[in-house]
Amino acid sequence: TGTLRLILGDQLTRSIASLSGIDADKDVVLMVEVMAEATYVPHHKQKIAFLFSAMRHFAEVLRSEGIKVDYVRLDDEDNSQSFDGELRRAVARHAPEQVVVTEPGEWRVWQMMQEWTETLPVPLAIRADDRFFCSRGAFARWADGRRQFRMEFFYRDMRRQTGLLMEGANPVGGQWNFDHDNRRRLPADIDVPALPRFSPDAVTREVIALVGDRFGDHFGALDGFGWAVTREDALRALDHFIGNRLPFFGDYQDAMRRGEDFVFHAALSPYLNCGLLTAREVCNRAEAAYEAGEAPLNAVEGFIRQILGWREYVRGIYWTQMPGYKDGNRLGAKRRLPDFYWSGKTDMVCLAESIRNTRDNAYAHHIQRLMVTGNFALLAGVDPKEIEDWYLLVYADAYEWVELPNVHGMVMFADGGLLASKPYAASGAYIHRMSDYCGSCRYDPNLKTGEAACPFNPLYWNFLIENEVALKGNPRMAMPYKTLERMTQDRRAEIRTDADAVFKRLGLN
Ligand code: FAD
Ligand code: DLZ
Ligand code: SF4
Repeated sequence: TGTLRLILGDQLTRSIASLSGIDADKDVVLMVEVMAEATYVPHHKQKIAFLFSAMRHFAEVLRSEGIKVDYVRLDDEDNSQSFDGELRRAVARHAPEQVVVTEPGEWRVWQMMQEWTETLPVPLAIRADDRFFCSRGAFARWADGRRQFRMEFFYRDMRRQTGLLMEGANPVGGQWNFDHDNRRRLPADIDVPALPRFSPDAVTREVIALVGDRFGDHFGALDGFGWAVTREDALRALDHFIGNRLPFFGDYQDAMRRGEDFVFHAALSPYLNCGLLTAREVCNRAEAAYEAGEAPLNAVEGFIRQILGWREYVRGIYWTQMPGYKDGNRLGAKRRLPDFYWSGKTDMVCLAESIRNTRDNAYAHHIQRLMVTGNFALLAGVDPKEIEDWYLLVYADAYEWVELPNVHGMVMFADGGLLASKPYAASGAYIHRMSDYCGSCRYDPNLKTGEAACPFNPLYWNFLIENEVALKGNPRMAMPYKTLERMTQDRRAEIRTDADAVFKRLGLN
């Protein structure tokens, strides 16, 4: 054998670096389904089914081109059930001249690869993952010497560098960011187009049965599986988004509605992150829709910013800050994750809805993740590690490079403000403004105290009190702390009592 090329489950892109220059006569592609990856956190059943099915379909695409694929299935008798074991077995089987891989999405696997360079009997080449706009090295150079990172500045540099939505040196429309247009409530009479769902083919059905059998105790529903598992179907999902949802993406980016699991979001992250779609083609399609007059600038800019800005930015933070990043806990948060994150059983409608979506679809849209499940964990002072594990395992799009900065940095402020300048803490008023959840909730977002008050309200003020030392000096927190300062000691005591009652109900103190 010439070169053995290892393709991981989130590297399902035909143009991935590790396939470049492949010699179909001599080389072998190795793909492995292993227990270690399925259980390093116990992933949502749909996430495992999605990835195994996408891997199996990708292997068939390569084979149809005449490429030899050595595909190890989870059930194969001699499967050693880890990347390390399977790579070593394959090296023994094929006796290649060298092994080629693309850099992985997680530090854990990166470390494994470092070890391989030293301990494999053949040379290992690790190629950069050029599916991202900004390489790890380029981000490190951007970050070098900056005390604080801000997404907005990084994003502008990326716009200049890629030329996306640029007119020469200037941003199209004369502004970099149209977010102030993007805070609309969803009007009651607006219909959200249904998300295209793809019914499982024979390969997916076989995988679903396998997952049901082997991972039955993992979180999440398997029935109703509707994700695309091939590039063709992922492209159909992209077409549908560009034509039907993108025009409204900006206006209703922060909106939430009961029973509306995707609103006007793309639901493309599982495809982007495992490689069925690339960030470049998705951004190019959005830009083309703007140029053709098919979607307004506030929508297209907002959408491109999520991918060209946030997605690249969090990846850069991850790779420049790991491995230490994980260990921070700036606010000293220590509480357990409430049981309802698993069961969905809570009388708080916003949380019940967001967790139901998560369980049914291995998905929740950004505002559910940030302002509902995230905000609650922040306000309740949940141990960052517990909530990080939850986010890493419940979503089909979750890999540590993107999950960790979002949860540890953006939601939990556990990095002390490296990623975002202030914690996204909010009381019930925000959820009330952006959703229709509160109308059917037994709690009242307008009540500040007592049994019927929305739990987010006492928890919000209690959060400010608990973290006064860490947060009071933050200029962006000046307003709420001023309000807190004006409160009487009695009112403060009342907040503590109400918050304690919430914690007690949740079994948290
Ligand atoms: P849209 O809202 O339609 O956005 C389009 C695309 O932009 C997404 O597909 C995604 O690729 C990108 N994007 C948007 N926001 C972000 C962001 N903050 N960081 C990185 N990329 C972004 N995204 C993941 O891909 N994996 C995760 O594990 C993940 N965990 C998150 C955890 C928390 C607590 C929060 C607040 C956000 C997290 N996100 C994560 C970001 C974001 O919520 C999801 O990318 C988004 O909900 C995916 O759905 P969508 O494709 O409909 O996104
Ligand atoms: C998430 C995942 C799962 C559940 N299973 C596999 C697998 O069996 N084989 C594989 O190659 N990849 C899997 N993955 C994705 C990997 O965890 C991912 O490639 C690494 O975390 C590096 O990002
Ligand atoms: Fe959520 Fe509070 Fe509204 Fe109930 S009242 S849905 S708990 S924000």
